Parts: sequence; C-alpha cells; structure tokens
Amino acid sequence: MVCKEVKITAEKIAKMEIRGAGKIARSAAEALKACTKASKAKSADDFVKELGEAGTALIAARPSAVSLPNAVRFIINRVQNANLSARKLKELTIKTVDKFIEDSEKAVERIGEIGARRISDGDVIMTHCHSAAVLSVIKTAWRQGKKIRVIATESRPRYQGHITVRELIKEGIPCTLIVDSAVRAFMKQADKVIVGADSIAANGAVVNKIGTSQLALAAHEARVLFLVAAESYKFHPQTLVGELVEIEERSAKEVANPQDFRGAEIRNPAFDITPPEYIDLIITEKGVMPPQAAILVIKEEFGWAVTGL
Ligand code: RI2
Repeated sequence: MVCKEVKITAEKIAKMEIRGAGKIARSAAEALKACTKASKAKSADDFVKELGEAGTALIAARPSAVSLPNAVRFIINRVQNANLSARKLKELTIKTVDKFIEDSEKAVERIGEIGARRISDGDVIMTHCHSAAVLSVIKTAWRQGKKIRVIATESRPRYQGHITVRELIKEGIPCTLIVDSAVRAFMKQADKVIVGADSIAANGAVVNKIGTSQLALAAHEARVLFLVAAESYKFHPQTLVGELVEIEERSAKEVANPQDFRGAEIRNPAFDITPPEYIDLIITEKGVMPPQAAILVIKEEFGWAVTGL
C-alpha cells in the first residue's frame, strides 16, 4: 500500500496536472518526502520496502521522461545503501530529497546562464512545447539586455505552447504563437531553435514533445542551429545497455472525440525522437556539448554499472 501523497502525485503526473520533465522529477521527490514523513515503519527494512513501493508507483505514472525514474533512483539508492536505523534512514531520505530539489533548481538556472551565452542580440528563437530549461535560457538572455524574439508552437494536443507564450508575455519578451504545421513556413525567420528534453539516449538522440523532430528537420534544411536544453539527469542510463525509451501513447480523447470518428483509428504519441545528426548542441548545467558526448554524461552521472538499476 503506497501512501496518499504518492497516489495523488502519481495521478497528477499521469493526468499531466503536473508536467514538464524537471517538475515531474521534483514532484516525485517531494512525494517521497511526504511518504517518509507519514511513514510508521519501525525497522529499516520496512521503511526501505515502503519507499521502494512508493518509487515504483511514481515511476509508473509516465514512461518517457527519464527524469522521473532517475530522481526516484537517486533518492532510493542512497537510502538503500546506508546501513542505518529506520529513524536515521528517514532523516537521510528527507535530506536527499531536499538536495535533489535544490540541485535540480540550480541546474535550470545554470543552464540559463550557459545557454544565454549562445544567444546573440537580435536573435529570433523558435521553441516547441513548454520547457523550463529553455525558458531559463531565453529569460536570462533577455535580462542581459539582448533584444530577442520568440516563435512558439502551440504544441497540440495539450497546447503547452500557450504556457510558454504566457510566460514570455509576463516577462515582456516579444513572441509569436504559431500552429505546429507552420514550423517550416516560419523557420526562415529563426536564427536558432531551442527545445527541452524528456530523455536523452546514450547515442545522443533526444526524446521530446511530439513534433520536435519536425522542427529539427526544418531547422536542418534551413541551416538554423538546433539546440537542446536539458539537465544531466535527463540522460537515460539504461539506453547504454540497449534499453529503448518507451514513447508514451496518450488517450485518443486528447486529439478528438472518438465518437465523432467511428471507424477511424486516432493515435496520440506524446513524444518523438530527434536523431543526433540533427542536433548541434546540448546545453546542460555542466556545459555545452555535442550530442555525441551523451555517453560521457551517462558515464559520469551514473557510472558504467547501469545493468543493476
Ligand atoms: P522541462 C515536456 O513534456 C516537454 O516535452 C518539454 O520539452 C520537456 O517536458 C522538458 O521540460 P510534457 O510533460 O523539464 O509536457 O525543461 O509531456 O520543463
């Protein structure tokens, strides 16, 4: 039986009331903290078991964003490997969660600082969906006085592009909202494309909101730089041992009312894969790198011994 907080958070993640790869990870960590505070476990073994069950329930909520299992494993691995009493383990869990959240927020800020160096005065930046990492780059550049403009896709079917545009309006950044199918028509106006990531595979392929690979194709054709902004915990360790990133398929009802199209299949994959050949750089909190360096990040972050995960 998992605790109430974990159930609620898992449900909100599944329904996308909590969304965005980084936010999902931090919310899952918060849920583990709440679960720890509510835990009545008297022995270390019972507590670790409880935490493990909570972690499994959270991970099952959404399959494609690796930030979620990476966050849960970061916390549980530390607790599992500590030979402490239940009380001490609970304290350690809370500390580890707080550290994860603090580091994750700092990473977004650092990505903003590093990424802003790649933005020039006058740049027109195209983005897709809503990414906190991307907005950190854009806002930092703007706050540095660079006169930039943003072209944002609406990002059907969930319209996360609207969240992006609202955030840009609040900041006073000039922006244009376009439909997803207008990407190629507007690419000529862009100097750079910057998108976020839900998972980055060992070969540098980026899993991000459906439609991202179309932006990459259009950018490639128009010779526009294609950048990805992502924290290092969005790199997928198991891809190093051959695991494929599962692409989440969401309800058809998000696309159209199936009753109105009886006899037709309605598909709703939430993400697509952009191959490394179409990506110029990945901006992480540790620095800017080509997608081919993904394997080094995975090695540094998770070690080679990923088979045991
Ligand atoms: P940050 C989102 O997924 C988008 O695909 C976005 O690019 C990615 O998470 C990263 O977001 P969804 O939750 O962590 O909207 O940069 O399906 O905020």
